[in-house]
Amino acid sequence: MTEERMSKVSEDNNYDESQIQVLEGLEAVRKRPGMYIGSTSSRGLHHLVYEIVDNSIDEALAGFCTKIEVTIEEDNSITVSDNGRGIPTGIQAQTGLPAVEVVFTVLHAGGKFGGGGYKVSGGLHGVGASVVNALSEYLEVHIHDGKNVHYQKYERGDKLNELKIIGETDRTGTTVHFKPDYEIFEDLIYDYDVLLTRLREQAFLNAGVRIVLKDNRPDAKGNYRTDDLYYEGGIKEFVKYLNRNKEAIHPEVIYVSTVREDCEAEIALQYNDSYTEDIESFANNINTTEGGTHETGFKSALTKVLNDYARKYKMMKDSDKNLSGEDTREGLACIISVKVKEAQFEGQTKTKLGNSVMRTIVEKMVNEKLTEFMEENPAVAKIIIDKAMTANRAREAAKRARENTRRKTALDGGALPGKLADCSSKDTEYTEIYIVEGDSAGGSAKEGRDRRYQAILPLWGKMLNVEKSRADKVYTNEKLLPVITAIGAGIGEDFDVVKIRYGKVIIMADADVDGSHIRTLLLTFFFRFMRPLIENGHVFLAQPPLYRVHKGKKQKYVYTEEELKVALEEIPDGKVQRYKGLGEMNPTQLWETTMDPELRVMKRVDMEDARRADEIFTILMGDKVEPRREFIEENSNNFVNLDI
Ligand code: TTJ
Repeated sequence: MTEERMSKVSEDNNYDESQIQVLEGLEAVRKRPGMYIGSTSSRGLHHLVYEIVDNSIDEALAGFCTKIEVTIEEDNSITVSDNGRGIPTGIQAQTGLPAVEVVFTVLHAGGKFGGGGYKVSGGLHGVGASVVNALSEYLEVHIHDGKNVHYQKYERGDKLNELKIIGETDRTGTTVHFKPDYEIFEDLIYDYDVLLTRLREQAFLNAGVRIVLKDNRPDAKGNYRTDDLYYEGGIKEFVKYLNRNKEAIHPEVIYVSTVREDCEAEIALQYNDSYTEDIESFANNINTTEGGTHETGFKSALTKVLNDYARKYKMMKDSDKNLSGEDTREGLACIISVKVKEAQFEGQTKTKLGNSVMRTIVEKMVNEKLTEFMEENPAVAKIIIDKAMTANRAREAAKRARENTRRKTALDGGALPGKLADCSSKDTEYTEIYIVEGDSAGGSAKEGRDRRYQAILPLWGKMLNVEKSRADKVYTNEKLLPVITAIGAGIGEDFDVVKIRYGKVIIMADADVDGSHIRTLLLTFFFRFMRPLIENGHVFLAQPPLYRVHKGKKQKYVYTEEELKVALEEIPDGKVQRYKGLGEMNPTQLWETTMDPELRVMKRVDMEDARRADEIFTILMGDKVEPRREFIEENSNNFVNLDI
């Protein structure tokens, strides 16, 4: 911008071009909010909080802020407060506006003033405070600069007042209070646990930063929740947390880190006595659920280090085949955290790290430093190698069991399970399989379905305790085997998502305790043995109605307790029929309420849902008594919590 333009801007900042652009910018956010925060569902609502908190975390990483407080207010508005230097209030040359106003009104200005560090590019990440402002019914900011308290308020992105001084202060810091706009969001109620999980993760990733979460909404007993999240040990404590409901098989968490070529990488890991792998990776504090170069680098180095060590110390015979990658990751809890300038985020949900430099850096670090650790700690090394070799033997046994089942089913003449009522179409764009608990519900579903596209598989027999099962047991389990053969894409390392026989796998179980257990078990099973099925969005939960309200010819199905009131207003004096189970519905009712693609409501299961199911399953079926007692106590009068 030229000198001339600049003076014009500061003389008349209400009507100049940049100001108009600003308005158009925030208008665009309100027109297409999904483009900026992913969605306007509950997920988008929570995303607003992360966008604001990110700014305070940046200030903490710059070394000027020690405490961040996040409060859910009684009306579901949010307050975020930090004790950093405060957003600058001085006039910014390019715009002629106070810097703080630029932060809240200019798209992509972000809060990255001079903080430097690792900027995030691409995806939905770091879109900034202006997006939150645009999507809030109102937003107010208080800045303490050690002398004055500055204040400004906005409504749906438009400022209501110029930045003004409203008092004196001797402290520094920023407080932002906003209320998500009911014109934008479908859901306005904050979920404490969703914020807690995410903020805890941020506290682990940023060792030494204190984040305090508070709920100002009283619970049923009149209590207020609060959590103080402060982890001096960073990702080492994160790994202990991942293993909190499991038995670790060596005492200390292993930790390696490096700084190279403008990049940082750190990894913490510890093995437990379960059979599942739990690797979570992050790039610039963003959870890379689709993995990427940092994860690939880690996995290939881990496989190499363990094989080299086992061969060097003659723990394996020369003729033995190598340990596979999966063998070396059985029972592994691991956090990978990397920082990279101009991170490239790829993949469907922009959560896959693409920078190839990271693969090399992580691979080299793990090769060198994990080898060094094993040489210095031979007792721990032996425990880890033993675990991987046991996994290897079990996997070989599973392969044999699998080949046996294949042979058997081939002899039986048809590979599909007897109880399956298949659909006629083979087009996975349209085909669905309903996995139904109970024979009577299965019968209604078979009669009520659209047989071109909908297959029905009733479940029977005793459920398997997945917690204690390796793939070989799963292959011979009478309840899960039909699920595996019907889906038709294998399990474990053999699972191939392109081979699935149905585009949607729909779990249909009652809205009671038993139904909740079955959902938890099936989700845990998919999470552990068919993970891409969930990652690619193929798994759904059917949502059967809780009530039918009817009077004469009028009737309405009701899916939540809140809807019941509305239904009774629409049908005054209506009779209320409560559905205790799917089996109580006749085929037509089941079709109308739960199966008709035009009318039904289904919940798509995402990785967070599945991870939560896996955690609940671990607590309920695992060896540790204390977490189970706590869980059952906390959920004793509220079985719904078993569900996702
Ligand atoms: C930037 O460099 C100069 C001194 O202040 C730095 C800064 O902007 N710090 C800062 C911003 N601390 N906290 C924020 C912040 C806090 C919240 C809650 C919301 C926003 C948008 C920024």
